[in-house]
Amino acid sequence: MRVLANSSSDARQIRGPAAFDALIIGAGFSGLYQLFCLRDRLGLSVQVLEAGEGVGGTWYWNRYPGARCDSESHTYCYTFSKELLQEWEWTERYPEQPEILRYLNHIADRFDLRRSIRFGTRVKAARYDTAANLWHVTTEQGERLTAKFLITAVGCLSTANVPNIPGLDSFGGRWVHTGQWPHEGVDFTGKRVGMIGTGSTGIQAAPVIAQTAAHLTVFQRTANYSVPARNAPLTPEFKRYVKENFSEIQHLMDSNPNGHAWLIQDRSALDVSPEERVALYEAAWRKGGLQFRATFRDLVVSKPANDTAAEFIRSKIREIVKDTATAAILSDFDHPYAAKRPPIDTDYYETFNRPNVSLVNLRANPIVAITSAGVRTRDAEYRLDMIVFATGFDALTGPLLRIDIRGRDGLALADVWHGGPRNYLGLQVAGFPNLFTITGPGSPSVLCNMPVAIEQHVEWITNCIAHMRAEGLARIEAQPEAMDGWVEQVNAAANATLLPLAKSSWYLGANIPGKPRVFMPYAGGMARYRMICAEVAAGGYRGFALSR
Ligand code: NA7
Repeated sequence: MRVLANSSSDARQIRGPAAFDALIIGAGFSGLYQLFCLRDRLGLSVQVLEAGEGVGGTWYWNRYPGARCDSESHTYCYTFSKELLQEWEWTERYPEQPEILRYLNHIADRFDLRRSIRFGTRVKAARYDTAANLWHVTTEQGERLTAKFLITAVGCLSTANVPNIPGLDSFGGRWVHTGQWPHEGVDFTGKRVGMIGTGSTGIQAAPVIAQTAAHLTVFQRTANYSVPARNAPLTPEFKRYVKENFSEIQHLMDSNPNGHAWLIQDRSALDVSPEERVALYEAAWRKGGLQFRATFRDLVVSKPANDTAAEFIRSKIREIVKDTATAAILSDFDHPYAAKRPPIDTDYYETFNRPNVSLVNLRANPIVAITSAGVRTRDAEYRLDMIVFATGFDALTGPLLRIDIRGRDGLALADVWHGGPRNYLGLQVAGFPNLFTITGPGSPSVLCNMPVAIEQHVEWITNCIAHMRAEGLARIEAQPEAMDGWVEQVNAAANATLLPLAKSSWYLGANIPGKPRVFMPYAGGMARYRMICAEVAAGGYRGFALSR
């Protein structure tokens, strides 16, 4: 492969569209690492195109009050650089959004990445030219670029979902979506705030908004399980432990199906006495975090086992929330625990004991309109100064499909995915040569601690491109039958768990009206997935067609 240019300034001197070996869309966790690998390890000419004015992706956009990662900080980071692991120090058990953004800015500076990133540049379309074996990329600003390899690093949760509720335009107050939070912040002091949505975001934001708002009305459609995060500053001893034992921690992360640094207890919830079970749940509740799910090995595969966790959390809500009607609404679950992404919180249920917080049950009393004065449900009108949409994202496929991506002969990705996403290993779609989708649907992505999934994908793609260069290969493309086989495996992996039982889950696309109901991430576990990808590569990229 010929390296066309070493930097964007060199590339700009070339007439016509700026030409690169690789274009990467997005400068979050995945785009930054992919840039480092392709530019500094393989020596390719690379340009990153980033819609935001800074690096960070998810952590650039999601600046809402209480925004914090649910993975523990010592595992929510890159592991590719031993020096970096020794240098960087997290302050709290779960990193807050500003701290993660500082971390990603540090990465950009430390590895001198900014010079290869074009900020404020949103990609509009990408078209594959078969004859030239090139991707032609167009930005919303009208720039044109080409590259042999196109790599999407667009994130899984980056297309904000503002529900199409009649009357939003007429609202006399201010509204914001948590995923597009104003950089200057939002002052809730003295305001009547309505917050729609009780996913991980709403559950993090409500307790913080309630501290300054005159009144917070939480509009809940689906009752969600939450477990205390138990966030706290990290002690000097723990920080030292992490630095001295990272290889052990990494080993745990590699063996855990979700890329976290803990063991899943090898016992069934049904094999212990009711007293012992409650004691184990109590201990996990006190410890806090997503680790609650690891109390028993069968919580996400056995409904009777799962029922015991659901009942325990229900009992906790009843214990914490003083108003029995509110507690009943909060605990009226319609799906198994952890079948939707399980949130963790800081004082979420406690917030409903505040005199300035109330809960509206949208299942009993749906929103019919937004008026100039607030939110109107079937039975009442709520007068509001501000509406916070904590209504999530068009997950996984949304960020890819908002780009007009066309492969061979003008084949549109939107058409191939009309009935739901189809690809091979979550990495490539047949008909779209040399296009790689980091943490695309069909890979563990959102079911895994994201940096773990990202590093695995970025390294796989980098090794694949290195292999192609070494062998003088110009093109790699998933084969249709490999894609069909992988779609079957993704479905089988999901169906072996309770996850598809959550009918309102964004894993299934159910939060977006009209979106096909297909379980999108690979639920077979990160360890298994990593092995499959490694075997495919070792077997000469089985399931891919490679050509000169
Ligand atoms: P989620 O988890 O998709 O939560 C969105 C919430 O908004 C959820 O409670 C939805 O209810 C609710 N929602 C969505 N649309 C509407 C409408 N039209 N009316 C009322 N309520 C609505 O998004 P988050 O931002 O909280 O979290 C996303 C992920 O980020 C999270 O899982 C972590 O992985 C990090 P529903 O459940 O659909 O009935």
